[in-house]
Amino acid sequence: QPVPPMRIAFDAAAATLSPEGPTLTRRMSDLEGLFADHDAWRDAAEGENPVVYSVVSSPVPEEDRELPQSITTIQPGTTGGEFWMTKGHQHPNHQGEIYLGLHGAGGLLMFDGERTEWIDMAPGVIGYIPPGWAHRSVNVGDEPYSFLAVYPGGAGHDYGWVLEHGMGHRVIAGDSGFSLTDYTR
Ligand code: PAN
Ligand code: ZN
Repeated sequence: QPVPPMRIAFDAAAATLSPEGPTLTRRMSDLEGLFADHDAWRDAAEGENPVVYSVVSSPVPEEDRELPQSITTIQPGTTGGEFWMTKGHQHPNHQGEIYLGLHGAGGLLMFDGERTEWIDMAPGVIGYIPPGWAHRSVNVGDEPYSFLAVYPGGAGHDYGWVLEHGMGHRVIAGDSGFSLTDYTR
């Protein structure tokens, strides 16, 4: 059942959509297997269990031929020296997607099974994710990092692919910013 034409108010500074559809909140306990330092992850998950990121969606449904949008906000932080990140996924139907940076400093890490690409994300930057590239977002700053995503409604989200294949590199906090290291699962 297609949705009717609609007006969606988009507040880039507040990182909100109105009207709002489903909202997703991922706490540290939802992120098992992401961080290389499993003990540091477990301490954080069993301790304060902070919210790492949240995703607010417009009411456009994730259905074939629809074009949903969502805003992800990743909180600043590190676990075991790794910057906080999204789980990351592959679209099983290999469809493209765009991200638009809204607030803060982040990165778009992409992996096609062999090659890794990194795009520095900031307000006003569009990151393009081609079909077949798994993608993960990382907050490399000290304030919340937000971006708008626009993606085909029938693309699907395969999280197992990333748990199995990894993302090629990890994003590590250093003395001056971040660095990408080779993947160690
Ligand atoms: C984004 C992501 C969102 C959360 O909307 O779903 O940033 O990341 P994870 O889904 O990896 O937890 C997107 O890429 N949609 O296709
Ligand atoms: Zn996606």
